[in-house]
Amino acid sequence: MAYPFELPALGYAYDGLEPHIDARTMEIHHGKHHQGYTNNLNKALESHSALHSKSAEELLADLDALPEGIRTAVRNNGGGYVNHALFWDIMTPGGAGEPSGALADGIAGAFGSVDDLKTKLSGAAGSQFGSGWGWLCVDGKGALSCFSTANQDSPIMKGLTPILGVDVWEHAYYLNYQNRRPDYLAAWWNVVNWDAVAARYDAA
Ligand code: MN3
Repeated sequence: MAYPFELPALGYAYDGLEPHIDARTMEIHHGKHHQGYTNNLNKALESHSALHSKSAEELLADLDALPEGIRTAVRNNGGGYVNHALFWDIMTPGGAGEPSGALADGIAGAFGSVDDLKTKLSGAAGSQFGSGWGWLCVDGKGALSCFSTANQDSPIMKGLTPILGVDVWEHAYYLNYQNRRPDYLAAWWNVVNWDAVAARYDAA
């Protein structure tokens, strides 16, 4: 997908992730926040027709190649665009699957166990100061890593492929959890679609 970017449809209803993520949060998060990143990404690119054939991932992978005047806008809004597209896709009502096959082997090798991965990722996302994301990523050799990023920075900017991500901006949880980010993170694991994560791992 390239310019003009469109807000991806959710694969489930706004209330589909309840009680872990409430419908009102999903409605605002998808319909207002993600729509806003989409609109602002398009606005930044509007007068740069040479970039209209590029995917958002291609733009993020080489920010230095962009005109300086739109670099920050693409970093923030292009990051917001792709980060949220992944986020919706790796969640599903009630969660799905468990890591198996190559993904399970990768997690065991990198972290010890799925529980160890959950502890590490929740720790990274939970301690991210201010707004950001927690990630599970894979490199070109299939090696997994886990870390957080600030704002809407995407692991794609570092040459990594994100396969699991959790949004820890307050807009992702504040209505239901207020300042209790750890409670949100603990609940969030219940809606992770491991089948989708495994598909991203296998495709990377
Ligand atoms: Mn968000």
